[in-house]
Amino acid sequence: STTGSVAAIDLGATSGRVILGDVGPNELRMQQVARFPNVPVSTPGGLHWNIGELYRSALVGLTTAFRQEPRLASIGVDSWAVDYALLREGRMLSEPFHYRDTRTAAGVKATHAIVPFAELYRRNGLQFLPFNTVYQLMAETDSDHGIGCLTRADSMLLVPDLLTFWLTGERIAERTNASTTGLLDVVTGEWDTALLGQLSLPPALLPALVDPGTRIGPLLPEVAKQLGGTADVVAVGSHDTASAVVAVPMDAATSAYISCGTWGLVGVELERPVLTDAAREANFTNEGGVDGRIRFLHNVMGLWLLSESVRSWEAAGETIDLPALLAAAASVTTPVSVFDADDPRFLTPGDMPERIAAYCHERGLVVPGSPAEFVRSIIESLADAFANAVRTAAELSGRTIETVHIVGGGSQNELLCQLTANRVGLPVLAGPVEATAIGNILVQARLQGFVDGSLESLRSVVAAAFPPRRYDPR
Ligand code: LFR
Repeated sequence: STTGSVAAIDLGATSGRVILGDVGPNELRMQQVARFPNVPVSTPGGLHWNIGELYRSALVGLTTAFRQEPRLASIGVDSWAVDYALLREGRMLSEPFHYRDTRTAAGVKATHAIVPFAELYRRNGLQFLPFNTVYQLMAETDSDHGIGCLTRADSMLLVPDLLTFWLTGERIAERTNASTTGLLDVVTGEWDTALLGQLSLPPALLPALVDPGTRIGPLLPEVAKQLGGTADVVAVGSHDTASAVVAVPMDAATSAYISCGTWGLVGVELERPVLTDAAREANFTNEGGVDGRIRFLHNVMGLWLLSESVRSWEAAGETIDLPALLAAAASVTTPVSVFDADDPRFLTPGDMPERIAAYCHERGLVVPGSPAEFVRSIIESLADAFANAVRTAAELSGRTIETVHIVGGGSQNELLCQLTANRVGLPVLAGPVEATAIGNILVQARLQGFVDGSLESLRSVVAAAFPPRRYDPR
């Protein structure tokens, strides 16, 4: 194999980036060429993603990427899961809703009235999250909450597939992200057309499925002209968590992982789904991974609790220096309350410190006072939820876990890593920070022949290029 360059567009819920990767058999170098905030927009019609702005920022990043690397071999797109746009004749009918929009409650009720949750779980393997695509689509059909787009749409594209469509003109559904819709059969990996029929959702909406590592097509000529170069677009694990797990430098048989950004995705990688009553009751999900692996995990609320608190304090006129605040949180010596980070009340945007205080107050727990105490309480609570989810993942899968890997933005949070090690009682290996972009890049590089082999060999490339930092339990 030779060495070459590919670019990742990686959209997270709080920021997006374009990263250039140079990959060879024993080489992996990453360079961030663009980073931009992802700020959702709240209108009387609901909470939406500013998708046009995200696409524009991604194009600016790609222009820089082509300037630095005119021989860019390919581009891959990943983002958060479940959200989508409805289109008619290639035109988007409305801005994609944000999964934190509250219209979906009606969709949950409508869905479960037809297909009870236990049956849904047997078929799609997904933990209950009120915003799974199936519930959002059912909310679109609700007379009070729908806006009538569904009846006019001729296709639905998940967010990364939408960008891929704008770049190439090709309409596809990348399989790892499709697995988060609730409409994919967890055993066959194909669209569950019988389920669509039961729910009266039009099957024609759903594009053909493609696996990560498939070439989709070249950039449209007008896009290439604008970017000053051309390249193929390749399907990667377009669900950000799927790409992140590719880049966890782990021995999958004995490790649990925590992909920690806005969410904390805590689980293990399996060959086959676990669809037991116990897994369903523990709200563990079976999402489709790269190379047919299963991401058996639970969604923990994640750094959202922290970022949303910071947003509240800043809105109230305080100046927040995050590193200083984290240092102050690490020095808190008074006992702080551990709350249930998974409580659904924390899902929506709004005054987070107030909601945490209300939770503690209701249960007679000490209410945090200063921002440092709030942050300590948040991080203790996240570490506690992470530890519980690691234990549950091990029990439900029958695995013996020896090491816990933390990747993503949260791997830079020393307090979080140490407290997680303490609460799980196992060593934590932290990093890489940009696991998602690395996973995106490696799947493209493998298709291009810059690197080869199984996920295991890709992971050893990651471990060599980004040696993780170890935290022993104290
Ligand atoms: C993480 C993530 C999670 C998914 C959530 C909502 O960024 O993709 O895996 O459950 O966002 O889409």
